[in-house]
Amino acid sequence: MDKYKQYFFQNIRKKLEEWEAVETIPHQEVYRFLHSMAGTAAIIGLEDVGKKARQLMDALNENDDKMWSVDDVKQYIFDLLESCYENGEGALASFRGKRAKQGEEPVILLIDDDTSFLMYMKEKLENIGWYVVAIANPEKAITSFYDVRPDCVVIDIHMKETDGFAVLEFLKEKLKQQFIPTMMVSVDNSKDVRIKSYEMGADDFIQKPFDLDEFIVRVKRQLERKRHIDEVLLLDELTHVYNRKYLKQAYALLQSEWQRLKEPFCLAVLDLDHFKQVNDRHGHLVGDVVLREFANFLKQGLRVSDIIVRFGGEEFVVLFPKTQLSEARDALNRLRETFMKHTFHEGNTTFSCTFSCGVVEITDASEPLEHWLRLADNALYEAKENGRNQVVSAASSQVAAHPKVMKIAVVDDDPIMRTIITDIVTKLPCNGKVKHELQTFKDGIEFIASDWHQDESACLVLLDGVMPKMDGLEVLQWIRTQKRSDRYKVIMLTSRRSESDIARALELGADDYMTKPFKLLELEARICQMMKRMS
Ligand code: GH3
Ligand code: MG
Repeated sequence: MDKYKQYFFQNIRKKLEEWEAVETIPHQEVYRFLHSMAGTAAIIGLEDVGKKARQLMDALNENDDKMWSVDDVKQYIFDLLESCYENGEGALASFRGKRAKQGEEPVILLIDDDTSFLMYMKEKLENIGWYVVAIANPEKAITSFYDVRPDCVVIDIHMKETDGFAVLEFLKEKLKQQFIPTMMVSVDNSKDVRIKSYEMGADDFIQKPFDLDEFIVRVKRQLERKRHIDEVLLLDELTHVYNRKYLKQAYALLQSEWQRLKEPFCLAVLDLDHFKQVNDRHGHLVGDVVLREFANFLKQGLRVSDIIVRFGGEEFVVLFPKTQLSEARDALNRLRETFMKHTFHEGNTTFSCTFSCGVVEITDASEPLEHWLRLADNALYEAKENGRNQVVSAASSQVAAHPKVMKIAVVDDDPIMRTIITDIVTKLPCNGKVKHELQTFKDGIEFIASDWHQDESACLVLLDGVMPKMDGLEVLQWIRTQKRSDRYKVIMLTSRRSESDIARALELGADDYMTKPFKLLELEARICQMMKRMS
């Protein structure tokens, strides 16, 4: 970028910072700002920016004497700022390859302690539209497997701390159950290593260094197979009750029956209480056992005609055909009381679990499934709020939607970036289950000092790599030493092309990173992906 453009953008940043520091801004000042942008931009080769500035200026009355708030100004000139980014830094960003429809791109979990290999592969695979979660620390790989829900796992066999086989050993049951293809990669191509890989259930073995095109084709074949299996499966692999896909079909059947007979039926959402603690205290394998036993327990305690679905994680949905609300509620309460007395055994300790439940009677099946799920979910939320281990019916639940809070912290010293990212986040679609709360921070010190994010909520941190006073890496390091650091998901926005910084970020457990300059659309896609993983 030539020095005039740089200087021009620098001036805009300065102005924004000045405005952020005051309460209100006189109209004249906003007008003059647009006026000078319109004049300069075109001269230094930023015609687009100039044109936008002029349009915004013309829409204002020069002699108005109103006062602006900084948010109003930012909103008013947002297109202009976006255009500044796109014509400045953003112009240098190369657009990554085609993207699959949002949220449908295959998710690849890459586990390797060689950070330069991770970076290389992440870039190449993302270029073909896959979403890659790169993990340098095998310990973290095991825990994050549950959040990532990958479509394919690639594991390096030789890692410093944990052997790749140990990771495979740990994950293999889970991988097998969910038909998740696993590729082992290794510099060592000896017969022993290959045989051991296959014996342990790996679907493929590739020697390093490999030809990238061949690697991609081999992964693609595995992904195809997985997609095919997913299409025909209607059962959840872990608990052997129906999966989410079946719920849609089952509802459609009940819907058509309702059209004919107008018989009442009910829908309940059940969620294990404090299930995260079970995982944390006893490990994920015990967590899996609890899920399986819970599903069995439901099967035994409900009628054969009731339809049990694992909706996701530790959440189950039950459809009760030909059942009135009071009957469903009684059945659920009976289950709840029996389940809380059930004990689980782990080593020498025993523990028990409870669940909370929201239930609703479907009074009009011409409404879509989502409508009833939302009502039942609100009732479930109320059950949780009231102390858990209870059944709340949607009819008596007076609360409006009380979504879970997800915090989003933007930590960046550049006011243009702060403004743009804020805009991206606030325009993201919200599903009603999760409420976004956003705050921006000018630097790491301000972020660390804030207690806004230091509660129990999940927090997504969009973290600039290079900042004055406190570097992004130092902030990341701080986050990772916090007690419940897994609440935080961190996307590093690093502008240094420096390999060592990205490597360090990966070692410190950044959940994703993007190198500046990047296209805003791409940032938006990454933020969406990460939020999906968090909710
Ligand atoms: P609440 O009472 O509010 O529902 O708290 P919670 O801890 O049950 O809820 P939260 O949503 O915080 O945690 C759910 C955890 O379930 C997080 C996730 O790691 C875990 N989980 C999701 N799927 C699986 C799985 O298949 N197996 C195991 N073991 N854990 C899972
Ligand atoms: Mg729960």
